[in-house]
Parts: sequence; C-alpha cells; structure tokens
Amino acid sequence: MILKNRLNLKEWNRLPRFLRFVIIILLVVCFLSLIYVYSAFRELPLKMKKSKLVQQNDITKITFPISFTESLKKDQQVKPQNNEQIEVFGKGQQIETPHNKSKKEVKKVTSKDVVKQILGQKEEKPFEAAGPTNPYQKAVVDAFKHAWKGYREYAWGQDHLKPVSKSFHNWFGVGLTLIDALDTMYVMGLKKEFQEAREWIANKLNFNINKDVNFFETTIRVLGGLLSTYHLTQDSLFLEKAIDIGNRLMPCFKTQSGVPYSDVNLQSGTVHPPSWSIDSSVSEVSTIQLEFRDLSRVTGRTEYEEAAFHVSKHLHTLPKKDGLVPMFINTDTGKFRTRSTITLGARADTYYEYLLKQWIQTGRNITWLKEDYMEAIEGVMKNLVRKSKPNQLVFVGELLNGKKYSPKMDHLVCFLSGTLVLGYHYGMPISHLRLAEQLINTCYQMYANTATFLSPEIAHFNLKNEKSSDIIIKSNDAHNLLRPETVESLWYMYYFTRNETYRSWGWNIFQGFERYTKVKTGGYTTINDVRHPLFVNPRDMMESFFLGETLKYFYLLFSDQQELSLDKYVINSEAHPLPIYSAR
Ligand code: DMJ
Repeated sequence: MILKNRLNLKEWNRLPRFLRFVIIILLVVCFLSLIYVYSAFRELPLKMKKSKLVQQNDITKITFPISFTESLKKDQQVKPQNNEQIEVFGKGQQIETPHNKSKKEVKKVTSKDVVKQILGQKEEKPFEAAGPTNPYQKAVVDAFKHAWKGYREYAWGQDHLKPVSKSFHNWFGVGLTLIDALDTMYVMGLKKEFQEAREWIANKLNFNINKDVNFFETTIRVLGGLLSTYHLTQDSLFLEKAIDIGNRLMPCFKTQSGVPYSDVNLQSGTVHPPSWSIDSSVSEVSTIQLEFRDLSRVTGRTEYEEAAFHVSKHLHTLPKKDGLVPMFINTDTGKFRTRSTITLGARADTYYEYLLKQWIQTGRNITWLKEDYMEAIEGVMKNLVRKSKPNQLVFVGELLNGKKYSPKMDHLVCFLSGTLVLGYHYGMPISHLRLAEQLINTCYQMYANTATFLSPEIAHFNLKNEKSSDIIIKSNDAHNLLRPETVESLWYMYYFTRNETYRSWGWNIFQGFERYTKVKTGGYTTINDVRHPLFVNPRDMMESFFLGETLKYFYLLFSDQQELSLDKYVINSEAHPLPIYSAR
C-alpha cells in the first residue's frame, strides 16, 4: 500500500510543474465551492428547503412565530366604507391653462410671520404614541435604535450614514436622514432621540445654502417630513422650517408650461433640468402635490397648492395610452416625450399613487382625479399585467418605447398593492383588491426566493420555459437598497384585511434585513448581491428612506391596533402622514 502510494507520488512528481499547479488550483476551487454551497444551503430559511415557491394558496400555512393578539381569517375581505354617490364631471371639463399661473411671481413668505399668524388656528391634538406593545414592534424599535446609533456617531446632521466606513455622504447637505426619520421616532415613542433631533433642527438646520437639490426628493423627504412632524407634534418649529424650504423650492415652477424643473439652488433659486436630460421625470412632477397642498392649507397661502395642482391639471389634459403615462415630460412644451417606456416602476410609479391620494386628501370630490386613477388601473390590467411560468406569479411589466412588452418589474412597483387596497377601501372595484393580493404575493416571492430572503432591485419574470424558475435575477439588478415598497404594501394589506399572513411575511423579510444588512458598529447597509449570503458585498450606504419609510412601515405592520388612522391621514410617497381635508 505504502509502496503504491510512493509510486503515485513519483508519477505525480513526474507531471510538469505547471500541470501540477493547475490541478492543485482546481482542487482548491472545488473544495471552496463545496464549502460555499454547504453554508449557503444552511443559511436558507427553512421553508425554502422544502419548496422553491410558496404558492398563493399556501399563504395561510406559513406559521408566525408568536401569535398576534388579533387574528382574523385570510379570506376576510375589505368592504368599501364609502357608498356615497360621487359627482361625475364630463371629460371636457375646463382646466386653467398653465401659462398665466406659472409666470405669476411667487411672493416670498417669511416663515416666522406665517407661523405667528396661524398659531391661533391650532385644531389638531398632538399624536399620542403608544410605544412598542409586542416583541415584533420591540425588535423594530431596536433596529431603529441601532441605525440611529450609527447615524448619531458617524454622520450626525449629514444626509446619509456610510456605516461600513463609519463616515457619511452628503447629497443635498440638509440632514436628510435626520429629517426623514423625525416622524418615525415620534410614532415609535422615542422621546429622547426625537428631542435631540429637534435641537439640531432648531439650532443647526440651515436651508440658506449654495446647493442644488432635487425638487421632488426634497419635497417628499424634507417638506413632507417637516409637515408631518408638525401635524403629529403641533410644534411650530417644524412648520416654520417647512415654510422656509417650501419657499426655496417654489422657483422650480417658473417654467413656460408650469411643469417644474427637476433641480433648484436653495440659496439663489436658480433652476435647471437634470444634467442627463432636457426633460423632467413624470413621477417627479406629479409627486409633490400632497405636500404643497398641505403647506397651503396650514398657512392659508394658496400659491403653493395652486402651482403644484396646476401640474396635475395639466397632466390630466395630455393624451395617454389607456390612462398610462410615459416616463418624461418637457418643461417648455409641457408635452410627454413620446416613445418613452411605460412602467409602474422608476420615473412614473408615483404619478398613479398621487392621483388616488390627492383625491383622498381633498375629501374625494375632485372627480377627475378618481377617474384618471381608475382608467390607469384598467390600463395596467390590460397592458402590463401578466403571469409567469411555471407558478403563475402575477407581475406588472413594462412597454418599451411605449410598445414592446418586457417582463421586467422594479421592486418600486411593489408600492402598488398598498395603493390598490387603499383605493378599494374608498370604493374602487373588487378587481383592484384582487390585483393587490396577487401582486403582494409576487413581491413577497421576490424576497422568499433568494438565499438572503431579500429582494433584488429588479426582477425579470419567465414567460416561456415551464422548467426554469419564475423569477430571474440578473447580476446588474441583484442589489438591495433597503427599499420600503413591499413592507409598505404589507402594512396597507394588513391594515385593511387583518390577514395575519401579511405580518408573517413582514417578519421573514425583517429577519433578512437583520441578518444581511446590519452593520455591527451601527447602521444598516445597502448590499450588492442578494443571491449569495456569503458575498452580499456591502455598498456602504444607509438611505434616509430606511429610517423614514422601511422601519416605520415595519413598526406599523406589527402594531396590534390601527395606530395611524388611514381615515385621518394620507401617507405621502416617503411615508410621511398628512391630514385628510374635507371637501371644499
Ligand atoms: C423613496 O424615496 C420614495 O418612496 C419614492 O417615492 C420612491 N423611492 C424611494 C424608496 O424606494
């Protein structure tokens, strides 16, 4: 035996050195791959080992680790609570023309003066936070505290924490994460943290900076965040700051068509389109109305609402494909860029969201908003919805150049279930609820079918091959940015149906974030690859919406009561609650 081994060794030594080297390398690679496959398999959630896809019919079989206090049946459906007859205007309704309005000089309003004037009008009571009431909410509050710890230590007052390098990133230079997170802290009952952030707002926040900011992002995150915090707390400091930033954003509306530019300098008021395009994104120009209307309603100054609503009225008059809009619009002509992609994802998504939410915010009597929304959802069902193979997952694809179907869906599209079930609550057809149920299942599968239990940024769906899997993840799309849309929709679905499955799904997703995005020293990071648990490759960035939206929606999802009433508030695109006004 020993002799034989010696002979083998001799033969081995006789091989050319290069060949021996290659063989050794191959053996090492095989060995490492075996370890990788073994450990990746160990990381898979239990359910994944049993079946690749959880079927829609199986959703009630998923067990939630601790039973919640209220548990209602899966098939309990939401009933429309509004049976009122709504006045219907004809399609040819006269709309104000853009030009006169947009060219009107926007008068500067000093925030302190206005706040003084309106303080007598306080009618709302501050929101009373219950604080976490079960282990799930506690886990989310702990996650928030962990994120905040990193931000406080390494990025205080800056826009974003870079948790891995323990540094920060500035986009607009206005303390974006701190402002975006204000109402989350308030709702969670984190008084100490909130107070410290308030101090920073009172003493350090300065919008008078020579900095170009994105109009839409600043509106939904900063203006929206300050306004919602004002409503929840009734603290005039936040209103004062909201008026200040609102005034600095107003020059964007000074275009030939009234359709706003994408960027503005906070100090000089100089405006311009994005560096990469002459046009503005349709989602951006149509997702500012809730915030500017609210600013008008609390200040009594109509110019904010008029300028922003003028854009919606203008979009209403433009030709569309079955109510669906392209991605880009020109600020001079006010026309859509024809042959651009039709999608419910990036650059168009929130146009649809704000049609419905503006209708709700204004007391449900501006009928064309509701009609445009209903027409658009019909258009989505007709042109964009398909089922994948082999498991019939319902998804919302895109029309490239407005024509060619592509089975690609951004994670961003997952907001749609939440919007659809909210619409159903206010009397939209049952088909909207059905689509919401099917789509949220697909969005959940985008998480459940990766080894990290985290969704990729973009999924492609299989329309052809019965034998391969439903969801295809391409390397360029495999990142996860800690986005909120699926958790957002899970909250809306749970809020209206009380179906516990949605909370169990949320809990599984929450654990994915905890396991693969948490950075020991504080904060959570975006990752490059959701497919490989051992090589997620952190991107070193904690987006402000992780605190503003994702963790807030998790907290609300795990709440045993309807903590934030959807009959009282409409939630903006960045998860900031604003009051619903009665019809005028
Ligand atoms: C957020 O800033 C908002 O939800 C926006 O409407 C879409 N993108 C991010 C979160 O993904």
